[in-house]
Amino acid sequence: MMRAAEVWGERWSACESSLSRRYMETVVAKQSLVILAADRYTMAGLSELLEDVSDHVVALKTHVDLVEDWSASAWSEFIGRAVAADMLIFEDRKHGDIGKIARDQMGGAYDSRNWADLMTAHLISGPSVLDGMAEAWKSVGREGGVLLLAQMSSAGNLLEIPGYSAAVVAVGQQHPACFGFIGNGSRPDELAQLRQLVGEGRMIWTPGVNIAVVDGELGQRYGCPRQAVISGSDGIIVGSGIHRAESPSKAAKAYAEMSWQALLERGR
Ligand code: 5BU
Repeated sequence: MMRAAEVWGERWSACESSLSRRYMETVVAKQSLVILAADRYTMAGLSELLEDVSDHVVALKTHVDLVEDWSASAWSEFIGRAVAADMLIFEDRKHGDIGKIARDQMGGAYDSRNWADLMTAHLISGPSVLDGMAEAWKSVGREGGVLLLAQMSSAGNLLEIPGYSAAVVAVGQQHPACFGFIGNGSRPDELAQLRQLVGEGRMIWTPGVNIAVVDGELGQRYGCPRQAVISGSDGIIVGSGIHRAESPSKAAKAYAEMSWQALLERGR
């Protein structure tokens, strides 16, 4: 088997956090950069999807508050199965409140600090959101990382206002709780610019990718996953391209192969 340090090159040396290393090793083991956006609305739907695709998925991205029949016990069982299948658990919460509230929102009914390895946040309220989230994980003795939204995939998003992405990157690069950044997978040029700003030291994961579709529902934009990886994405976040496919397992395999080949082609 290829070694993660060879496949990832400079990114491997520069991304030293244990979560980044775990992610990069799983990518090599599964030959896939697919992060599954598991946007199903029932526990049964989620479980079935997980079962179908787990061989090709390196991280499970959830929206815990989408699930209609959510219960703590069913969720814990579901997460347990994803962990057993060697996936990082990534709750796409998009925190944005002041630090102490973001911290306490990781407790509450969903208690995400106890099961999420990674979570998204906007930096719109300033760096306290990162401090608060770090405290939440620390309070339960767990390691966790934040993916800051530096770009988004939806049309007309205000993160495109000049200077915003660069300001987010400047803060994230200095903060130990920042695992990486969300970039826009639908626009390779913008993504390449983001990679320039970020350098080698942080992950960039990208939603807004689909092999077949160009424009999604309600302003969602899509680009080619291969192009996203070539332009600097380290993980492709795929939702409907997999969970709405006729065969989710075949679709997951296709996204995995495309993303893995693109990583090898990128050569670092
Ligand atoms: P899709 O079905 O592949 O379009 O799903 C995309 C997922 O990524 C969905 O869960 C969104 O919440 C998530 N997402 C996104 O689409 N665009 C963004 O900029 C961010 C997250 Br941040």
